[in-house]
Amino acid sequence: MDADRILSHRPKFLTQKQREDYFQNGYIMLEAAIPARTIRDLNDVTQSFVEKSRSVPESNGVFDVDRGHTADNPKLRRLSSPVDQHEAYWNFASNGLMADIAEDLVGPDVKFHHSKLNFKWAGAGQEVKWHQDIQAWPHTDYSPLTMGIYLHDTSLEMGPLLCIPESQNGELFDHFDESGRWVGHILDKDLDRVDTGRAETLMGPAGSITIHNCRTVHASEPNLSPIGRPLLLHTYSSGDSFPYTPNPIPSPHSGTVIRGQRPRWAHHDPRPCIVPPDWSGGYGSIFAQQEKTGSSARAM
Ligand SMILES: O=C(O)CCC(=O)C(=O)O
Repeated sequence: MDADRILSHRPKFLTQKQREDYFQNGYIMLEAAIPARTIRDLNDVTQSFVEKSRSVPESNGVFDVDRGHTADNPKLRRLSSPVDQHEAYWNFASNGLMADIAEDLVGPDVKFHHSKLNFKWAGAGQEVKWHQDIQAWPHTDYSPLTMGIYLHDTSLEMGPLLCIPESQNGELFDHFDESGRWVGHILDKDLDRVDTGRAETLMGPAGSITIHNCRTVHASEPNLSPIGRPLLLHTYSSGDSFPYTPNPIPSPHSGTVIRGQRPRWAHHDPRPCIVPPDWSGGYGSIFAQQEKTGSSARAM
């Protein structure tokens, strides 16, 4: 659905200015928007998965662990598809506040695509290089967006999300390298066309929400602090936007219309999209994908 039509609907949670800022810049940040009690409950469930990860020797379909991960010293990079691991995550993603905010930014029909929980382990949490999301899961339009919820207070040295204003209106960058291998980030040779100097750092107390469009160029630095930086990420689209490649993080919940109805017509944006590898053979995580490449992460 187009921005003008989305904006013509009455908002449920956001102000009209916040919605306009999202469409203008390609992202917004909502400080401490989630009630403390909800964050406490999500942190309790999350801690139970950290405990479970102790018995996981290496990355699998659910836990993505970093080098040096042991039972005594867990180093969890990602919990894949948390909405499938515990009902608390799905209840949170599909109801109430999250659904209201999604509705304000994708329109009255809201479709869930996937979720993940990126930990950025204390002192070791890997950087995420500059990239756009939509190349990994193209849709018929560019309505998809990702909401990130900081489960802990997140400061600069913890590797918060960095977003480049208005980059959603610019070039769609290749995330394959010269040899045709998927690397999951913008190549060094293309970074001079990215105005990384304009990047804004999205950080805030626990319960803050980052929201970025699927075309927005974004990254994050390593976590150099002694505290972890769990970021719970949910991706939604307009109901009339349809993915046309396999979901890299498949879930029984993918495609669920969490608000409104399943429209009878698909919306198509005329701007083409690069097609990713065939994820039906598995994806791993952005950390695992980017780790395989030796190129530098940042141009700032
Ligand atoms: O966890 C982060 O800091 C960024 C995550 C991200 O950009 C992604 O998973 O696409």
